[in-house]
Amino acid sequence: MTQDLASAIAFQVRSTSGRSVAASTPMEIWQGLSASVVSRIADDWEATDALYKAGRQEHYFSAEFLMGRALLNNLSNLGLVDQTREALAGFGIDLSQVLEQEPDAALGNGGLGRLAACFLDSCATLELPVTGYGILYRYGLFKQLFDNGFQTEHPDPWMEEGYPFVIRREEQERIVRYADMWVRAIPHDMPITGYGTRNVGTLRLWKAEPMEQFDYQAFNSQRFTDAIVERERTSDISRVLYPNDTTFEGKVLRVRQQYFFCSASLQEIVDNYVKHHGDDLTDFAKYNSIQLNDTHPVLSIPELMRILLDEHGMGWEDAWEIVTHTFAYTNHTVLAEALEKWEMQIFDRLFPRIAEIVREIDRRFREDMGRRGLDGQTIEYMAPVSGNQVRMAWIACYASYSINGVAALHTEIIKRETLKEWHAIWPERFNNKTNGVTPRRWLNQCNPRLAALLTEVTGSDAWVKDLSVLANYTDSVDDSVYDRLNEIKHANKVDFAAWVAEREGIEIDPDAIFDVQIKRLHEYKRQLLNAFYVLDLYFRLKDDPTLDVPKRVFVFGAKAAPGYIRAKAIIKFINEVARLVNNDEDINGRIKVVFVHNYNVSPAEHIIPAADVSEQISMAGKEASGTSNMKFMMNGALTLGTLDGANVEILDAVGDENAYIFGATEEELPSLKRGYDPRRYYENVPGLKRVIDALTDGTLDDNGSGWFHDLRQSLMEPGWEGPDVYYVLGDFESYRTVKDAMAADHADARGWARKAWVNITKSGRFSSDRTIRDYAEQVWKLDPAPIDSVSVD
Ligand code: H2P
Repeated sequence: MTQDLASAIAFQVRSTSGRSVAASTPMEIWQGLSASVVSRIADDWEATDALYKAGRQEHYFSAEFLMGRALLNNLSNLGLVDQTREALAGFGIDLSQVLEQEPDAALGNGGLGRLAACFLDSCATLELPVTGYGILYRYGLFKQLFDNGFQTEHPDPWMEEGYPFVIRREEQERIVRYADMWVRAIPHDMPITGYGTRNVGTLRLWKAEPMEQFDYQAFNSQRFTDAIVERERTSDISRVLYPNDTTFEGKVLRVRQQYFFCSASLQEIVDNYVKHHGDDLTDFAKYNSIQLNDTHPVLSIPELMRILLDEHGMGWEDAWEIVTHTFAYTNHTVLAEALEKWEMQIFDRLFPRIAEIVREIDRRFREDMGRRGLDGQTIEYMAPVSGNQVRMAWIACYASYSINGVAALHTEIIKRETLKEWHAIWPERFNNKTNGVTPRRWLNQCNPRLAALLTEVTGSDAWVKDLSVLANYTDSVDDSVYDRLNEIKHANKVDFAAWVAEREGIEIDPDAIFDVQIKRLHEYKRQLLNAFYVLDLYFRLKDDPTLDVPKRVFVFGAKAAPGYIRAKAIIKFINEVARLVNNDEDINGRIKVVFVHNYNVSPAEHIIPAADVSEQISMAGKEASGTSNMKFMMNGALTLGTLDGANVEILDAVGDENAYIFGATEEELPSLKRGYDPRRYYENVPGLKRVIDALTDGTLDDNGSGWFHDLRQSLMEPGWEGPDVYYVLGDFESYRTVKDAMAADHADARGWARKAWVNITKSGRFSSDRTIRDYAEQVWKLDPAPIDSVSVD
């Protein structure tokens, strides 16, 4: 077997590199090995595709898929890790070195895109006929570097050196038509293997290419630049994720992107329906359902109307009937960005027919609501088009048969506030689907030591496919398991310390408490609160070097959106705190701060298994769900969090004594915020004043950018939403108290391990398998379709 595998790998490596395995570079070996995996699954992939296309299918539309690395995931799903390691060892090659060659497919921003990736993994594992549709961005989310503590952004050409897991399907191109240009949409398919199944699902990513390679005439007349201008204009569509949309032209590009993948995907889905079920589209929604991952794909709604009306000659009512039984919408945030709005002008310019359909949806909506007796003001508020703006979320709510939030609390908030007008009319459309994460990547692959322990304790590896089995072992283990758990955590921390030393040049002590906050940088997530704690602890130690506190390492990982200056200011602030603390001889390594640059999926795989403390400290009511909270829990880190998003459900699963909760609740905040004066806290909470003052008194340097002054102002001075919108000062004291107590508890190694064990064993609820089963049963009405059940030769 290993011999067969070895020759298959050697064959592929040689055809990639054109030389022997021994002479090939690690990158070439990664390429060849990856190609051999694709070749191995090719027949099953084809069979799965054929089976799925013939029956009822779900299509998951998302602007983001944060896939991370693919090779280890595929090897592990296919049960080939050990054999591959052995086969490579035969050539004197170390598998882990090869795995490190792979770039992250960072086609996403944060939790939303990573959720989509976890969902695909669960769909494949559960053998559900689900296909993902998105855009093949040439550059992933930017590569982040720090220059004197400031974030700088650089392109991330993730597939420039070749990427065997994406296969171009030239022959299945579709044409996307805009008023000012026509574009070829070329599908590129990524196989999605599942764990312990032969089914292979698909992520289909569209790439924009010009109708003609370039203008040959122009080139031959020496107008070289003219010859490529049009080509570049087309390529812009799939060049980057979230192009800067602060200008009008930027907005046009975003809308163009959104329409691009919606139109291409729908054309294909409709063609497939016709191929299998004939020209009469009446039963379209019986065979197809489409999940809209946030509002980015909402243009699919008018686009499907257009296809049904104009290309299949349907009447409005019949077409609308189909549309309203096809789409389901997931809301991911209560912040303003949940409610994307675009100027009608953009629609008129790019696709007048879509604009016309949107206006007709709006006209009929107003009529419909009038008949239901809604008052004029409410109708205006809910209308798809108002004041020359198209409101994507409202179109989604109007046309979708299901509307869901991503954690219990979040769903309650959208029903009560964000989408309350819609809930009043269509309460039956609303449902909750608490997020989940895949235990394959986020436990089995990234934490092999813990995985082995779980297999040993439970007597099999069944937990990898059914994480809920772990709950049978919450109370049935003895101290030896807790001791093992501590050894595993320690070994993971040693590995992580080596990784940090090499990547960030910072020495950290594996015996310290590793306290981690990794997520997109946003004010509501309150990285600033965490950094204030660190600075306060630093001052406390300076005041009294004899203070009896455990050694700590504070780890941050976060990217700030390029145009979000205050988020960038917070990054600079954390880096300055790191500089101060890490280099102070008085502190002598008792506190270390590590800001992991270019945070992404694969760094997360190194960080999470080594974490003791999981920081989930958003202002209550603002974090829709969170998903790193689930990954940490699965890996035995304890949550330090507010009662927000899925933290509430984590607390419910593990019990009060196994999580650390602080801060104002979502219920309390409105009254606390009324007449809120952060100055009272600034003056009265011991230590808080010097932390805030450090922003501007010369303790920390923002290099003349004025950013720290702005940060201080945002906390202390009334802005248009009031001072300190995210209640950093208000929650500081309770955060500090709980965090200090938590650190003290860590000294009881067995007690801590027991809590960690409860977290690990109770994490079954947060497997994306559970989430996907809920979607499949309650929303998609979808049954598994295992290819084993049909004959394949
Ligand atoms: C968002 C929400 C998270 C949620 C995630 C997936 C937009 O992700 O804020 O609370 O868990 O979607 O539903 P993020 O902030 O991580 O980019």
